[in-house]
Amino acid sequence: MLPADMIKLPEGRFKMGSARFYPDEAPVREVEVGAFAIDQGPVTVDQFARFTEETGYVTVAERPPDPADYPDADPSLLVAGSAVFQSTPGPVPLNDPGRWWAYFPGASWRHPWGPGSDNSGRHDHPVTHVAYEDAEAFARWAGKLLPSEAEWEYAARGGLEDAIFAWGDEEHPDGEVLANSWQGDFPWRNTGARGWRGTSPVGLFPANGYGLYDMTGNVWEWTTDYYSPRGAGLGETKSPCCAPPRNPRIGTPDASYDLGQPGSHIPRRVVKGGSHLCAPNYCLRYRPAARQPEAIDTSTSHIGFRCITPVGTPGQATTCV
Ligand SMILES: [Ca+2]
Ligand SMILES: [Cu+2]
Repeated sequence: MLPADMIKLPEGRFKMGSARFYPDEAPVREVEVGAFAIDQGPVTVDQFARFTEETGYVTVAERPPDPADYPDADPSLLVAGSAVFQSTPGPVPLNDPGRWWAYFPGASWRHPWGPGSDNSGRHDHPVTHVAYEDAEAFARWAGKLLPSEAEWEYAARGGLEDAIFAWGDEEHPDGEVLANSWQGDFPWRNTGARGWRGTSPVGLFPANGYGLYDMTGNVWEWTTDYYSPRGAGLGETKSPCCAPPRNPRIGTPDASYDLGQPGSHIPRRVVKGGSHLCAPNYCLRYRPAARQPEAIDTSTSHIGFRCITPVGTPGQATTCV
């Protein structure tokens, strides 16, 4: 029996990626995934609260970082906390995320804007400030898994072939805002998506063709794939006899490191779907094909997750030989 808030998707073949936007989404390739069930929406604050109450789990953002893990950091700055978005007073150069991101000591899923803030009015919003291992711990507790990038994208497309958005090719059919993305000029003027700035209640925006909410927009969602500029399903040269790769995923971190940057020793995984901060003047990633690397220890006010469970015979990953 599936929990009521999961939707079963049949096994299928779909066109993964896009050649029309950012280079790391290309090329479009056929991919197969086995059947699985997926959470109808991102995991909410209330769901995450139940998990921590039952298990006593403490998230990464709530633990003081171990200096041994961060040799290049000033030890006095290694305090528990998380990254919080703050809009700027006016327009700023868009190549400097430090202007709108700040590390807030004491920020966590319980205190989304730092100590003194809480989740009043956010019970049905996606949980935020969860690092990869937090999402994984929740999934394990729930008897579920996190999706691969291919599974996530298959679900997000909702059965539409090669469409730009989760609902079709037109961003605002009949002028409607169909996902919680930034409305206005990033990062300073946000007129609100259906009245919401920041996260919004799960289920507020229409479901996609598979009945899934907030696949794009609201919060980014963790997937199991390690980031590589070339995504899953592109690994091997394809022989003419070979069917599309089935359940492809990138399971090794080798290509994921952000070399030459602070934290370059931390592997990065793929997050999908964009968030309430994606804006046409800055970041067109509220689309099924879009992807972004995120260091596995990072938590922010705009990243969450949802879970899956395999259905039927376990999907065997195949490689093309
Ligand atoms: Ca989302
Ligand atoms: Cu974005």
